[in-house]
Formats: sequence, structure tokens, C-alpha cells
Amino acid sequence: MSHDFSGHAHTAHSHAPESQIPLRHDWTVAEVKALYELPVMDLVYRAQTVHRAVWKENKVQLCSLLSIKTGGCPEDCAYCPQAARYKTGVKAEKLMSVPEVLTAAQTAREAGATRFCMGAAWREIKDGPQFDSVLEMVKGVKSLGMEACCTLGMVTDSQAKRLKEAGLDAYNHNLDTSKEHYGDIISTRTYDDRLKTLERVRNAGIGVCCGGIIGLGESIDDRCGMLVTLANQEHHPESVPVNALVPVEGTPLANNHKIDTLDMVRTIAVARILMPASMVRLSAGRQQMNEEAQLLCMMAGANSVFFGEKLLTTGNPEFEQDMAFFEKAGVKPLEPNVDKPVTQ
Ligand code: SAM
Ligand code: DTB
Ligand code: SF4
Repeated sequence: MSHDFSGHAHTAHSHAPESQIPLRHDWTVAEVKALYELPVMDLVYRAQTVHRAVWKENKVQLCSLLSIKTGGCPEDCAYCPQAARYKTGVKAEKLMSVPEVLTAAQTAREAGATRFCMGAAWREIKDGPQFDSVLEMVKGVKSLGMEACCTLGMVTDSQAKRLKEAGLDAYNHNLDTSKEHYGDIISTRTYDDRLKTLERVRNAGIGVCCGGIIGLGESIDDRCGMLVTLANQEHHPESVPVNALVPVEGTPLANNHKIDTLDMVRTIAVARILMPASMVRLSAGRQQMNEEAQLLCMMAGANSVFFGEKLLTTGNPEFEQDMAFFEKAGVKPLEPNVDKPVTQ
């Protein structure tokens, strides 16, 4: 049995009446590992069957990501090029101005983005003029008609409430790995700190965007454990980013072995089966994958990508290349207000 973001145990089942896909909250690691280890074709078939029962069409949301405050972070996340303590060549910059961010948001919308995600290399939000600017950015993104998402580190209840009032749709705060593996990757905060922020976000009525990274040196049990923690919440996160480690020179994980693409496919497929109505986001690592591997991730249930040349500090496929790929493969853009999962 696992625990939700408030630390309570859950065994409840809810049901998805129209699609007949049950939303379970009582997964065990052993059961999830058995799914993870299925032959890839069987696993992808099961994931795609769940996917099509809930998401009627083959559609992928185009999201745009902007680093509004880059580098200089006091945390020690072993994968992260923005941690001040690692010599990665990422310069610490000031928070971007509101007009700069909104110009970027407008450009992203014109290029087809329906969700705009703003990331800051902060341990936590500090109240004051910078947070006030972020609230203006959220309002501005909403007035452009896009979903607004932020990832700013830890938040308090009152900050979460103010973000909600500004119109924020989602807050990204990843668990990254299992509780057991967490201490090997990050020492400057705990898994429980992470869960507490997620609970505050949920309580404020903001959508939860929470996922992880594969390729950190974790075991299959760790991958499955993280997915079980996510799926056994009272409410599944509305959004689950699955990142492949982008190894960055200067970070402690710079020399980690490149993950096998099929591990990305398996992780996405299991996330789709466990959380049928959540957006599963094929996030970092797309630049390192060929088109066929990306399509296999989409077959496995990924229905969102970041587009644009850069993630936060590392590369992403070129815009034109992505557009040509989606066109060639017949991948259509998902419209969040139109293409809803058929579970509610
Ligand atoms: N500082 C905030 C935090 O940690 O929550 C927000 C920004 S942080 C860069 C957002 C997420 O990016 C991390 O939780 C991690 O999952 C992902 N990330 C950072 N560096 C990465 C890398 N080298 N490869 C893959 N994902 C990475
Ligand atoms: C998430 O899970 N992945 C995105 C987004 N949420 C903020 C960030 C990926 C960052 C990859 C490393 C970099 O570009 O600095
Ligand atoms: Fe800082 Fe976030 Fe990077 Fe960790 S992942 S070092 S908290 S920016």
C-alpha cells in the first residue's frame, strides 16, 4: 500500500463509467513490475488499448517551456545543470521581466502551443517582488488563452493560493525517482518535502504535474516504485512528465550510461496503464531519440511533448524538424478544452 500527498494510505477504486477503465489507487510494486517486464509489444498493446478507451484520438499536446530564471540554484540535484555547485557552464541569470516572458508566450502560442510552462531554478518561492512578477506572468499567459504551468520549487499554502487566484492551471514538481533512491540523487531536501508541496498545490485547487527521470542509476523497482507512489494518490496527477536524463558535463551524473529507449517506452506505457486519464508527457530526452522511438512512446500513451529548440538549458529537436515529423506521421495537435479524457 502506498500513501497520498497528505501521507494517508489509500485503497479506494474509482470508476471511469463511460470508458469502463477503472482508476485504481491500490497498485503494488510487484504487480507494476510484472507489467514493466512484459514483452514490449504486449505492454504497448495494453497501454494503447487503455489510451484509446480514454483518449479517443491519436493526438499530442504541444507545450512550450521557458526558463524564466536560469542557474545559480542552491540545491544539489545530481542531474541538474542549474545547480550552482556544479561547473556546467550555465550562467546564473536574473528573473526575466514580465514583458519578455509574455512576448515569448505569444510567440509560442502563434507556433501552436496550448500550454506554457515557466521554470525557475529556485529551491523555493520567496514572497516579494519576484513572486509578484511571476503572478503577473501567469495572468498574462492566461489572457493569451493558454494553459499556464509553473515549476518554482517548494511552495507554502498561501503562495499556492495566490498562484491559483492568478489563474495557474498546473504546478510541476517532480518526485524524480523512488523514495528509496531519492537520497542518492538529492541531499538538500527530502522526498517528504516534495510530497508536502504537492499536497499544498492539490489543496489550493491547482492541477498537479508530477513525474520523474529515468537514467539516474535507478533500478526497475525504483521506476515502478515511483509510478506506484504517483498512481496511489487519492487523485492521480493530471499530468505526468517522463524525462530521460540529459547527461550534462560537470554534473555528478554526466557519465551515466545512456538509457535504452525501450526503457523510456516501458515507463511511459506503465504510466499510461496506471493513470489512464492523465496527460503523460514525453519530456526531456527527445533530442536523443529517433522519430521511430518517439512514435513508440506515443503508441505507449505519451500525449504531450515540449516543442522549441530548448528545454530549460539543454537542447530539444528543432521546431521545423518536429513539425515535419508530426505532419509525416499524422500526429494531430491535442486541444485541451476539446480533447478531454472520457472518464469524468
Ligand atoms: N527548481 C525547481 C524544481 O526542482 O522543482 C523547478 C525546475 S527543475 C529544473 C524541473 C525538473 O527538471 C526537475 O525536477 C527534473 O525532473 C528535470 N530535470 C532537470 N535537469 C534534468 C536533466 N539533466 N535531465 C532530465 N530532466 C532534468
Ligand atoms: C519536466 O519534468 N521536465 C521539464 C519540465 N518538467 C520543467 C524540464 C526538463 C529539463 C531538462 C534539463 C534542462 O534543459 O535544463
Ligand atoms: Fe535547483 Fe530544480 Fe535544478 Fe534541483 S532540479 S538543482 S531544485 S533547478
